[in-house]
Amino acid sequence: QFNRPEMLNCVDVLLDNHIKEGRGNNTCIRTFETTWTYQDLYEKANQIAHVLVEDLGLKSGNRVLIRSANNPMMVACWFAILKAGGIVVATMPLLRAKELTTIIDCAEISHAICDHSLADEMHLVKSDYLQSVCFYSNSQLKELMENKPTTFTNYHTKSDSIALIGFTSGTTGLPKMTAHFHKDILNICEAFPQYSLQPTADDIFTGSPPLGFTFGLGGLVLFPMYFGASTFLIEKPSPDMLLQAIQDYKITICFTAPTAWRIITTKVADFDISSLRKCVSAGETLPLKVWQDWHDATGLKIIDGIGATEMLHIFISSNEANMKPGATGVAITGYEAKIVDKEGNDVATNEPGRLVVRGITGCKYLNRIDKQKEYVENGWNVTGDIFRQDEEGYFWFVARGDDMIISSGYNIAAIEVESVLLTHEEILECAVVGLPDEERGMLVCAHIVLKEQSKATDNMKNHIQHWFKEVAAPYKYPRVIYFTEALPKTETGKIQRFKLK
Ligand code: 3SK
Repeated sequence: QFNRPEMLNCVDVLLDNHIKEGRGNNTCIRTFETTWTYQDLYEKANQIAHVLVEDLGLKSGNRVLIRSANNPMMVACWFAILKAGGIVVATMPLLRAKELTTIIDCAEISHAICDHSLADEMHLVKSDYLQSVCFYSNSQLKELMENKPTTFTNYHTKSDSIALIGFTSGTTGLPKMTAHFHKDILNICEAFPQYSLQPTADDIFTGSPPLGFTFGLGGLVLFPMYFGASTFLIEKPSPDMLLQAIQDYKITICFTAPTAWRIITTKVADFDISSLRKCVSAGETLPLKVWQDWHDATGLKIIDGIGATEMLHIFISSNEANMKPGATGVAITGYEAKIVDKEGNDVATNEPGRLVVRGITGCKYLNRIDKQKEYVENGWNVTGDIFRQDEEGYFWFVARGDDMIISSGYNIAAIEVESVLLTHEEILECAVVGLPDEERGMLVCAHIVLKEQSKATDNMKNHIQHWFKEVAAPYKYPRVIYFTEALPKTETGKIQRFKLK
């Protein structure tokens, strides 16, 4: 455990100290279009903090939603909220109005800041909690910022004041709010990066995960800034864009998911990626073949890792000296992990069981005492994954222990897709499972019983898929649909998903 002072605002360490210690002119954020120094980010974050407090009436402890693609203004807003004593709730850019409304109501969000390019769905949100919505990339926020001072006295938060709320849909479909303290934000900066990356101020980070996903937040904002390094943000990342950025901007550390590593491998010969020294993969298990193909093509070793929204970031991973291709890795500095059976007893070496972990971060559900008791057993966080641990302490992924489908790095709760499908007027019943897939890891597959069997046509499949993308985040849509006359059920009427799998 780290000894943190009682009063601590993590922004002091991540941003303001760089200015105080004379690093203001160092590059902080780059994109294909622009470059911001630490001073630029500091001044913009301060002006936005003034807007939040003086124009929008933000009070300490208020929860503020950020809806944006990965761009410098999103980072400025993230820091501004914490400077003003607020709590950040960052969301995935693809979320639709209904999903946003659920989050806003659940977290009692009073303020929202939204990238103008994602305004459409935000305009459709209806919630009594929301007092103000501020848009940027158009004139609204810019105008408000214009005459504001470029300095701001950061709110004196405690080290265990909540800084960030992450949402995880889990297997029940009801969203769970996981709280992370100011000290947690700094703790993770001393765990995975120290263990696996050894960053210096000369490093340039990039990657594809959205900043609304804590994998992306850590890899693309918190870690670079903790080490005074810089980050290259891409609004709509594709494998080609990542490679272009690595080549043109001499990227040294890249974070992305296995699906992207697989595609990047097929294209890498056309680019000069000689600057790259660390490649990080998380979000889903990295297949050994992807690791080997990338190693054969580049000589670089992908660092696999497993984390959880509840734990904030990665807790099992590897480094240059400790790596076994195919294994996820070992418990990193700051964490302990082990494999237990259903009763919580340790299992024998190489026996599969439930992966549990404890350390410098841990699950703190805000709204679900029932789920908190399930997730934290005797001080150990129960991840929901089945692993085995070999004689040298390496953890090997065996299976997911829940109905979460991980597709192209997105965590998709089967039950959530089912509840959306069930709102379609033609659908009587449905069950959603993950289907193994070479390219995406898993595909969302829906078994559907229609109210009228005669309508079970390919046209109906297309219609349901199209409709789904309109009402929920498109990455969740069922890529595979089977129409069936009945779903397999137990005597008590429980759907037997294992039979469908
Ligand atoms: O899915 C993961 O492995 C992960 C990694 C880092 C941070 C958060 C998560 C969920």
